Amino acid sequence: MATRWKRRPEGSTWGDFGEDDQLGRLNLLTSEKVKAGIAEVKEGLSFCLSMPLDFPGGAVLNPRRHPPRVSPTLQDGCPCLNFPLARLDARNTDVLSDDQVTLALQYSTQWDSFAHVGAFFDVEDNGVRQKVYYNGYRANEHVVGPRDYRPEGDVDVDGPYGAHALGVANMARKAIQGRAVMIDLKKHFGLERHYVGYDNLMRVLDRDRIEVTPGDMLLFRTGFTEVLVGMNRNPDGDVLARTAAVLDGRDDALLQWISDSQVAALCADNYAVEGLPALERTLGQRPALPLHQHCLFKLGVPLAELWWLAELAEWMQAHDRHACLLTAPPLYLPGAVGSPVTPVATV
Ligand code: UVW
Repeated sequence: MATRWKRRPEGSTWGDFGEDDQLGRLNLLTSEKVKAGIAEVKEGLSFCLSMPLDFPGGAVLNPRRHPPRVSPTLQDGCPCLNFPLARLDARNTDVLSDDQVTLALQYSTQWDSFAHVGAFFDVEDNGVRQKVYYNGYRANEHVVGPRDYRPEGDVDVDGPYGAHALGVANMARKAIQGRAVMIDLKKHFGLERHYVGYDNLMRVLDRDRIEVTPGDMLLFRTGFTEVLVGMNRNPDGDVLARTAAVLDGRDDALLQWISDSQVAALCADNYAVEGLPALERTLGQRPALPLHQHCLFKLGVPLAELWWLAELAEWMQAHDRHACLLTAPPLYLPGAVGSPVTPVATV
């Protein structure tokens, strides 16, 4: 039995990859799986699957996340863009530019690590629900923020702050490479908002003769970022809320398929992968982000959002292809929960 928990969530993979595992289903990106991805490379053509990181523009999709601010570093108080090094030593002939960025790590094309969404859960099996993440990693111990939110009153917490476990650094070390499969929801559902559940998804896989194998990463093309990019950094939130397909995170059959299919990661060109707000089906307590909770908290399946899939999807359609080699490591940034990414698909 794992030392970090006495009880694991029903249907979770906690402990299956080891009691200290922080990679979840990314463990299925084995050397065999990398070779399966490489076997999909027939043309030697590469596609960049990132938007420019200053898209979407504004803070309409998520009011916590603002556009990146790039600025020069300072050299003795002077902005270091086109800085003549002769200022430091008259013999120097160099001109130096050097910069920095303030960036909401999940602002644009991004990965969510398992530290992004946890849950209140009775891991000790003692009737007390505590804040935990995938594989029983604890809030305030492994994922540490400045404040512990408690019903009886918030308490300040000492740093260092950040994801000391489960963050994107683990994913970067893993390097994230393998076989990926394109599922083109835009082709079947158009650009209207549509909650895609198990039945819809199975019909798409069947019609497009798509084979999903354990350890595959899925690329869901919905057309969302195509509409978003067309708004040229001035996004219309009302239009976007009605745009493109989203997964129905409260469809139990869909969640069960994600469990059973053993996919390694879900990557989408929309915001959140799942529809938010999620469709209401029950009364009482439930996760607001059900697909996030199922994937990040229970299974250890990372989610990726706001990818740019248009050109790859069009190329695949034109060439009757569905699979590619995907290479998509996040930043190797210790402590970070999320990360921008420049994914590369090779066909
Ligand atoms: C949320 O907080 C909803 O985050 P994201 O959808 O980007 O994972």
